[in-house]
Amino acid sequence: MSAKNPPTLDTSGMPDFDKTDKEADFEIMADFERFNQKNDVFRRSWWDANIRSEKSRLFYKTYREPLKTWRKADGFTQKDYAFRNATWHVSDLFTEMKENEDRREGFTDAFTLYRDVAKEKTHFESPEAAANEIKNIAKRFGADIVGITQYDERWLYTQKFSDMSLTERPNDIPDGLKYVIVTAQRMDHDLISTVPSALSGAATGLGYSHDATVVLSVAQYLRNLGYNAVASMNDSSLNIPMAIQAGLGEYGRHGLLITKEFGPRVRLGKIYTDLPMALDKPLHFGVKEFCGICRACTRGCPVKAIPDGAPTNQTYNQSNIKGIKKWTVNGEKCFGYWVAQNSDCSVCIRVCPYNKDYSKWLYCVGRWLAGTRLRSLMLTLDIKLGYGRRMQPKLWWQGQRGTFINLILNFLSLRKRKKNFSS
Ligand code: B12
Ligand code: SF4
Ligand code: SF4
Repeated sequence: MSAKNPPTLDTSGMPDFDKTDKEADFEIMADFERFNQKNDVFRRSWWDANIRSEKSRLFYKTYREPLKTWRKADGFTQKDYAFRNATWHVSDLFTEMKENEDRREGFTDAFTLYRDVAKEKTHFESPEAAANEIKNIAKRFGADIVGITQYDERWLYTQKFSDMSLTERPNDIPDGLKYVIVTAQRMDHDLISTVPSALSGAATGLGYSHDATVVLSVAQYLRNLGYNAVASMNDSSLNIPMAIQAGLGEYGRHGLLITKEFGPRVRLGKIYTDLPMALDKPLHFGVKEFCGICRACTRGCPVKAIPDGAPTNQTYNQSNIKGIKKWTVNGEKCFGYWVAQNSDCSVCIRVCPYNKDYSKWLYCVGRWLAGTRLRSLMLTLDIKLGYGRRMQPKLWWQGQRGTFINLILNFLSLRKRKKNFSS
């Protein structure tokens, strides 16, 4: 992991990028540049007058403090915010624990809340045995999907950035942690189906609170076995390319990872370690081809932040990484919408045809179809059956009864649409 922030890439001891990029379907151009955390939209909302506003201040404030007057709109009442903020509480406790040291662990800084690494090491029979054990343990701690990839410096932020002191600092992941365990935790389907709403932000909060428990526990387990390990959520590096390399899923038009198990409805975390483990390979199940014919996220995004065309190396502003041919989202527009509605958004997750519960066999058939030449049929079915529609937040509060009413409402609107189709 060499010098902390070299402007050029140190590839010594790194995997053969050409080979792994081909497997992952990454198109890295000659003008590639690593990303500085200071330029992500959240960080810019603290130092850049183009993003920072009275409304953005209020947006952050209402994650901690009540609004003076609550909105009456369904999904934005005091109860909705009370629940959303409580789901963030566990994650917030970890994040705020070292604020007096100018650290916001899990978001701008990797976690440092551990007991020491054991002096004696447990040895594994083989890297495969080690990988199996760690995946099993991560799942016991609550991870839904786990993959392992080799440390790849390209995705590490060149610098991290403090929202508090507004200073750039070196990325301080210790040297020699050559393996990255990437975890995905599912987010709640029904909560996400209420977006746009403050209530839907509870899926995000729950995701981070679960994430924090999983990554911290896995890291401590590795340390108890005598290996160095550092847990991380959004800090230090880019989760999506690492998750793709670790075989957790494919990249979608909406700029998110699409997993086979939960589609894009996941939160990602990672643990850097020096325990040698067998690596996973990228997974392909037809997402790129399906996104080629689908535009549900492009159309669904309230501020048209998601591209319509083929992948390109176009960037919208300083908040996009340079030199990668991919689908890229306009983060300024996206965050602008969050600030305007005073909560985060997941409409692109809600409307994505891969946002299904794949423990049900029928949806697995649909996912299989989406990966074949019958993908247009699958897409038409998905649209006609009305998937991705919004659930009224007040129905969510009614529990099973509300879910049932929502089903009936969907059925009635389906009949109405059928009539319109046939007339
Ligand atoms: C900052 C940020 C945002 C910001 C701003 C992004 C920006 N451009 O600054 C905004 C407000 C837009 C945002 C929105 C959302 N985010 Co966000 N975000 C992040 C965060 C913290 C940092 C990413 C970053 O630095 N981006 C800046 C540059 C690199 O952006 P970019 O060039 O546009 O690249 C994006 C993608 O193309 C991809 N990417 C980057 N490099 C490469 C390289 C290759 C080869 C490929 C294929 C992809 C890829 O990752 C970037 C994600 O922003 C990550 C956590 C993390 N550390 O990765 C979560 C993260 C990406 N967000 C996440 C989610 C879920 C969301 C939302 C749905 C909100 C929500 N309710 O949770 C929306 C979705 C918007 C969308 N369609 O992309 C998840 C994604 C999970 C998944 N299934 O993939 C992450 C990983 C958080 C987590 N811990 O799970 N986010
Ligand atoms: S989170 Fe909302 S605003 Fe942002 S890209 Fe997705 S749909 Fe658009
Ligand atoms: S909504 Fe459609 S185009 Fe967008 S990511 Fe999902 S499958 Fe791809």
